[in-house]
Amino acid sequence: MIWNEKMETISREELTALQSERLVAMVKRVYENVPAYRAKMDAIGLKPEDIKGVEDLPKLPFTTKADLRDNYPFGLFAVPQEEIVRVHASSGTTGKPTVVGYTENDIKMWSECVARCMTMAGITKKDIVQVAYGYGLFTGGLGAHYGAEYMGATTVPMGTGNTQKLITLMKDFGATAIACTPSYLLHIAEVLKEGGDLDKIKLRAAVCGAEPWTEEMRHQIEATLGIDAHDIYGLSEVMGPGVACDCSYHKGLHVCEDHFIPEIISPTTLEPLPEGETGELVFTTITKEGLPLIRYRTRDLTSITYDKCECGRTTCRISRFKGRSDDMLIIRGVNVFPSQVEEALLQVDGVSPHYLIVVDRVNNLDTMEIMVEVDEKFFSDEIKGLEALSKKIAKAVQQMIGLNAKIKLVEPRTIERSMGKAVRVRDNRKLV
Ligand code: DLL
Repeated sequence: MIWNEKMETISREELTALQSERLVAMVKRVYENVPAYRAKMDAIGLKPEDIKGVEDLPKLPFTTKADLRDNYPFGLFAVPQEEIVRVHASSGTTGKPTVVGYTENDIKMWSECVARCMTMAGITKKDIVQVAYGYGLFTGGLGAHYGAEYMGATTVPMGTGNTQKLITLMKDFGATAIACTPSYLLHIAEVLKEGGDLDKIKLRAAVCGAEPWTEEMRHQIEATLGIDAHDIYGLSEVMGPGVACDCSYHKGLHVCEDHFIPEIISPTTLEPLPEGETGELVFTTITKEGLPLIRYRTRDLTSITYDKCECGRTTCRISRFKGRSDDMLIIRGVNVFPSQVEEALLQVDGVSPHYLIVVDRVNNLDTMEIMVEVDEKFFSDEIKGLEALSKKIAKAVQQMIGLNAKIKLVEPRTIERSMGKAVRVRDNRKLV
């Protein structure tokens, strides 16, 4: 087999020993090569020798998106730039992207993790896999692509944006598997149904992720398409897709624990929580070379179980995600922070900082409307002034976050004021 399958059925004792060995080496490497980590450890008087195994993990400081931003673009890389063979990036809270670098080994490890996940979804080298995540700086497209190719499957790099073509090729090629966001797959299912094409496809498996979805949504996808749909999780900072995935029992997502050590902490006290309790997921990468991360706070809320799964895998499982501990939204697979929208709005003259982002799901696709208060004078002017202003705002938002939003201009004091934290988002999608 192409990868070390033993890692998925390894005993807890052996796995802990392996994780400890890798953690110790990683902490030493990071301390020596990344000044920002060295400074953080020095500040609390922690030496690499103090970390002797996984039991010492809680001694280490956390890493957050802000650390990546403060060291933009390559400051947290642990190898010289010439060893980085690829970079990806995702949105940050201020419009500055979070940059991730991979060495050749990192790409191999990533491909292997994605291949493991696809195997959990029952995909084999005999499958024809359409990859319909976005290709580019987003990790979805290339991540899934390399994983599918690594396992030897026939990989079709569809990308996003042309559903009719995707469906034509799905029928013509007899595609048996697809990797895309769950909302996109629901949309594809609708279009197939409307076109009377459901009985013309050979699809049998899907690996869906990059955004929250529910068990109900999975059942709906499976029933419409007659397939087995799996939940794949990952985040660019840690690697991309393939950090965890659910097996055919669908009782939580198996974590690739030989590469990523998960912890669950309380988002308020930051203390580790016991098995089974819901809190914020934190990852320490133990094999990554380009951008190793120590105790990275994902902001994703879930719980962990270490019970052996019915499928035979011994790796721990995280439950379907229950939301986030920050205000990041995922709209059509794009990470959006309300602060980015605010920044874009305030670039336009006559716009106030009173706004509400309304997210909905229409025909299984996410929509975003931004209600924003503008100067009274625009309402006394003829309608042309308002239209021009809407266009200007829409352009600023598109440039900042890469998504088209419907802009609704409203008069001053229309948007409800809050007594406490301002309510910036109304998410009508009911995803979690
Ligand atoms: O979304 C990587 C990815 C691509 C995962 C394709 C799966 C499939 P980012 O753009 O950095 O990376 O966004 C990461 O997306 O912290 C979660 O909040 C959310 N997310 C990813 N997968 C899932 C999932 C990619 N299966 C952020 N369920 C993460 C719920 C998910 N949320």
